Amino acid sequence: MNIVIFKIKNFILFSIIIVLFIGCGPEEHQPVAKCLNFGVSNVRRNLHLILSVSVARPPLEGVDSQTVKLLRLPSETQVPGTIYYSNDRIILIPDNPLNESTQYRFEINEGISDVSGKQMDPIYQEFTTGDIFQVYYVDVLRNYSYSPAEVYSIGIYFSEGANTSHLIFGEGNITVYDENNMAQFFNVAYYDDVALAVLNFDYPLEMDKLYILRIGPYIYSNLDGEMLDGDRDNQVSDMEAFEMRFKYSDDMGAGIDILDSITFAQPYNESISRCFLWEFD
Ligand SMILES: [Ca+2]
Repeated sequence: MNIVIFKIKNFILFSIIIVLFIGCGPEEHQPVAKCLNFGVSNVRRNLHLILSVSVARPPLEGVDSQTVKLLRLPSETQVPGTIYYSNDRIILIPDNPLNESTQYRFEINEGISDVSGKQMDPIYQEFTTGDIFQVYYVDVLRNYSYSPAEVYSIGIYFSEGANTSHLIFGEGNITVYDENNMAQFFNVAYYDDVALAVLNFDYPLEMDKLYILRIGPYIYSNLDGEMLDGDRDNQVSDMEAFEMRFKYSDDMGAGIDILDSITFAQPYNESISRCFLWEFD
């Protein structure tokens, strides 16, 4: 008897959990905007603007120059470009590189729906382009397949596309040393969708150990050939590298721990939902 009551209680509890987490039945949601591949400040000028969307019943309909717009502010002049929808992304490729130090607004307006007619909510994101090639920020990329989640990779986000031939281990290019001045060699993978260079190490970086990362200045924009402004003081004539000293810990939720930084300037403003590496696998 007790066992039966126990089973019934368990069944009720289990059912409540299922309803709480899944809902009462299958329910398709409207198309939902997930993330953008650009921030809000110092945005690169040769950008393909990408919005990742979650679509229950693809494909999307109504993706065109009426619903997807890039406007130059404050005049709200529409920027000409190619607009298309591919897999789970709405993409706008401007015909020409954007102007530097200029404010824009990327708009998704009413009129986009999935095949069942569910409408996507309008969204917009304003941003300002950069006028100089800089490191956007740096973060560790953990291997979550194992615990503790060790770091085999470091991600370096640039403010615009980099010429990949300069993304190599070398003084003036990119170096990583530990506190004993031992070089940590790596291979580089580059993801132009998000102007991201990933340094992949053969062995994990050790937790709670000090590392020194130097980037540039002999890395050049693939847009205009401009040299990297490593110390982010808006001058390239000083030929300063980006340099930071960091550790990382066992805390899965924590990113890179900047201990000391000679040239690490204030972080850029980010859009609320920016796409990261895993959105572009
Ligand atoms: Ca500088």
